[in-house]
Amino acid sequence: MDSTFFMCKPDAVERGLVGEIISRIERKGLVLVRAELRQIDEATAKAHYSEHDGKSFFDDLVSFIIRSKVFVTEVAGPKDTWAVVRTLIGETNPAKAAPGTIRGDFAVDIAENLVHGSDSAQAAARELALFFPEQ
Ligand code: IDP
Ligand code: MG
Repeated sequence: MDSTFFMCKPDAVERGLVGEIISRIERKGLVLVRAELRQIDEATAKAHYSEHDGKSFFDDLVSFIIRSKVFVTEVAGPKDTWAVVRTLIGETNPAKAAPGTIRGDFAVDIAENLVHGSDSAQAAARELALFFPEQ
């Protein structure tokens, strides 16, 4: 099995959309390996989003991701799971995300876009190690 990191952001938890979102992951044929509702600390948030450090939205992004609990998961599938999940998620900007995708169906704001999924196999390994260091 091939794993990726997938997270429901604070807006998804606050809006009660975790069940709907995880249902889509499961119906696709992917499986949850680990999952936890968790408050992230600022250091972890900054490490997770370090590629965006210096961008105009970085501080707001960190504040957003730590404002309330997130649902962090390891999701597994047969192959290229990160790419399968990214297809389910849709484009970063929900205004451009296709209907049928998570962002296309449930979000309108480019910052509060409900979910995170690793964008490569390397990112998946890095993010799983960051959020689930015990393995
Ligand atoms: P991704 O989540 O689709 O991989 P990234 O470009 O990696 O998108 O951006 C990380 C997160 O930063 C986005 O999911 C969104 O929450 C936020 N973000 C990205 N671009 C913008 C922007 O232009 N304005 C405000 N927030 C943004
Ligand atoms: Mg990204």
